[in-house]
Amino acid sequence: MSNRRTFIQKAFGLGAGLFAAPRVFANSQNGSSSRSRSAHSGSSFNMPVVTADIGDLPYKMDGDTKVFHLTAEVVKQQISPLKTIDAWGFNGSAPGPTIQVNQGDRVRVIFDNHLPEPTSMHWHGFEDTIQNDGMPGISQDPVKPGGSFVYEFNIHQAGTYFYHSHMAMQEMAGMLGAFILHPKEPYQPHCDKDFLIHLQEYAVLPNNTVPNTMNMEFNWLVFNGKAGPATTPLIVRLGDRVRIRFVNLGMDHHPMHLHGHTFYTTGTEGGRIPEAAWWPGNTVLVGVAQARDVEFVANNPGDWMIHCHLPHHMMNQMSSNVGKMTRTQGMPAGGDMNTGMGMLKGTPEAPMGEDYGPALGRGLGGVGNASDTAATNGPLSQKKAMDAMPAMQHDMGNMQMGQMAEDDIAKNANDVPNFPQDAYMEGPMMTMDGMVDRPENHGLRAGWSGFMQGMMTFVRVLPPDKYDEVIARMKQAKRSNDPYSAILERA
Ligand SMILES: [Cu+2]
Repeated sequence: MSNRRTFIQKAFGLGAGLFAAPRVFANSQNGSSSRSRSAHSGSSFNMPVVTADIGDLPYKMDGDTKVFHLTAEVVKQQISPLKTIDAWGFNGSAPGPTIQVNQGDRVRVIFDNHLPEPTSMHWHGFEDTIQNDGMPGISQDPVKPGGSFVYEFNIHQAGTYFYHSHMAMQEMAGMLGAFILHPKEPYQPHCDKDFLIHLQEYAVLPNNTVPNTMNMEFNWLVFNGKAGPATTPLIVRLGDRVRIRFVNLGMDHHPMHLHGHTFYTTGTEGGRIPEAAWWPGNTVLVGVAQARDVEFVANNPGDWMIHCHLPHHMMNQMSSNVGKMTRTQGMPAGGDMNTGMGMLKGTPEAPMGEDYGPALGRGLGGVGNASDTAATNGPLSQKKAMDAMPAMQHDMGNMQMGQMAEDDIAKNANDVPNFPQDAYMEGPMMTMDGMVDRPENHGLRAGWSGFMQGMMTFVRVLPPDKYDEVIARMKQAKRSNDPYSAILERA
């Protein structure tokens, strides 16, 4: 109990300190200028959830029913500046847009199937009638290509729920989205910001655009359909109470870690956890098919990482060019990615072909090192590096090819067991600040993007002046269907 008490005291102390910033809530529905716990009691409201890089599905009223049009379709999803994939999603994105309704609402979802095969929509966690459960061949006929199905719900639950295709491989192609059920009685304490992050993984070969849904090894790990550094940071004002809802509909469990703060886990895919059972942490394991809501007071200014802590989930386009063995002459430097991902090829054919000898993990095929090309991961000049990566030269865009400083690599590096590990995987070489430029990134340390990959983004806890500046730039951008609109309207 003492932990809880300390936590509450912290919140109180913070509330008092922030009376100096009354305009935070000037436009909010309750008009309160305080953020202390007690002041929010009974006067709170449900802050709309922001799904950065995705946004919301709009609705129209039909009498007292909220009507949503959800369309399954093939989408071009840009997961990184130089990587756009052919995913299957909804209404233009994968994951699909977030649906937000209130407890007590009557909701209709008119679902259209624009895919080339049958599908069916499941509403994950809904305690509703079996007719609306979306199990193909069990509770309904599959929805054929060009077909549609109408789902209707009386929403009596509250929490972080989801929708997804109940065809497993379609789910892995991107067919998922969030379904937020806001509680009739707003949660206490009030949260000033409420974000949602989908955790997804794709296996996409180099020079390919179609995810291999059969694969169990993934090379693109994404938040809301974007891999770091293309993820959009979560912008919060110093002192805000923040909720982040993690949703995982993939093949792996993800330990989500926040820097600089301690959060409490306040909700699961089953709704709100009673306050006495909240638990503190800075890492929460989000298992497959689970949601985890965490809350914290953003009381520590800075650009704080939030990321999956699985090391391989903090990388893009994973390759296995690590370790000294990969750089020794005569030693295979890793099979190419086709092989590593189980797509056999060669002459004579698999499994008897001579290409199927032992290989060390997975290389990048034509990009970088493979068993029949020289390893490129020695200390190289920029020219040598570019010459060794012919496939990258023509689509490098305006990636800023920085060079490693002379003293970045120790003189005796080649004699050290296991060198290299990260020496050539991240850093100045991979910097692309300009390519991922957006208002939310304003003021980040130059070169930051070279050190952010995979399931990574920032929670930017900004002091009032910096917060106002970033928000002003976000407003100026006048983006259509801005995922941040709920926050921008209130700022
Ligand atoms: Cu992970």
